[in-house]
Amino acid sequence: SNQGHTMTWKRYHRYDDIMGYLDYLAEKFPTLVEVQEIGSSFEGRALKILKVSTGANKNGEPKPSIWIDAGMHAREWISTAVATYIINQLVEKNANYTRLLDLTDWIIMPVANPDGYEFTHTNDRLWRKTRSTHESDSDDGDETRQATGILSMISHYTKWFFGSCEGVDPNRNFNIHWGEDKVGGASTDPCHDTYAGPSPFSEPETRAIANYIMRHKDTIKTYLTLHSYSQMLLVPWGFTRERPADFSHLMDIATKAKQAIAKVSGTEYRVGPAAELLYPTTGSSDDWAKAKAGIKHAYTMELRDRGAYGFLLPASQIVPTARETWAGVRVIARMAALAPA
Ligand code: PAY
Ligand code: ZN
Repeated sequence: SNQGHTMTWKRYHRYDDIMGYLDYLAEKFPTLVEVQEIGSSFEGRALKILKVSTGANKNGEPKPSIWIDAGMHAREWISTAVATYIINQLVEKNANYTRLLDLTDWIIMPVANPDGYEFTHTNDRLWRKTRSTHESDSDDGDETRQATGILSMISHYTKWFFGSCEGVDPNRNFNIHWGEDKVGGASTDPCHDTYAGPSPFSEPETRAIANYIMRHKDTIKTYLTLHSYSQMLLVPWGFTRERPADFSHLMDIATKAKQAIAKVSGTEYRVGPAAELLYPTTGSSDDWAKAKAGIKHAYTMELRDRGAYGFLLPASQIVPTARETWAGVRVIARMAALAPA
């Protein structure tokens, strides 16, 4: 196309289009944008983040930053589309956001699980997990058992054919109360959608995120992970129904974000702790960011819709969803940047 990139926000784009867009922006806006590869996926795809910063603050100190990831769950396409929309606004429309960019830097990872994302385009639209194999955990690698008979052979080829036992749920794989079965919400079964993995941070995708955040935890003031669907803004914790000490502060910001979202076109969000609004879970990224990296403002956003289309949200809803989400995200970014440490 004559605009130098292929992004449209009229359809859902493949991983290569999105990475091409990030690289295009880094080249076109070299003083505002930096693209960094923070690791590789299990299948070897680049894990890329895009940073937007107008430089140090008036006192010459680095600004606080907000981290946003999307597409941790492969089938939640709207989250990735919204993350690229936010990038588009911050970079290509940066003149509209000078005051916001004075307050905070942005670190955005639009495709946190590229292998899974591509798999939903080529094989199984409703795939959720990464695409790793962990031979030692499953019968697949156990040759003596496989050799014992026709039934195990059928089981082996059934698994191979349906391919359902690959992958780990990245949002159960972070090292926070990992795999604690008294909490629930995560599975030890590799064939299950919420398989927590053989060990915490078994996945290169979750490791890359955690390593980056740990190295920058002194400046990252907000952790936000975009998912779909349910229209909820979730605050910690997921692993317990107890509340963090700063719960009311986190809820105050979330409530103002919810109001900003509703103002755009009437979309109603619910606000509250993950363990209460959804279900208790272990190993989730927002809990990890708050408890282990010490990032005060940690949120999970479940975007449109409430189940009419679910994960299959039509592309015609990308722009309306992105506009309302961006309004909510701006509230979170601004209020968190202004909050005392
Ligand atoms: O923070 O408790 C949390 C995470 C909640 C999400 C999760 O299960 O990881 C909620 C689900 C998601 O976005 O993956 C909701 C969707 C509709 C699902 O697959 O159940
Ligand atoms: Zn999700």
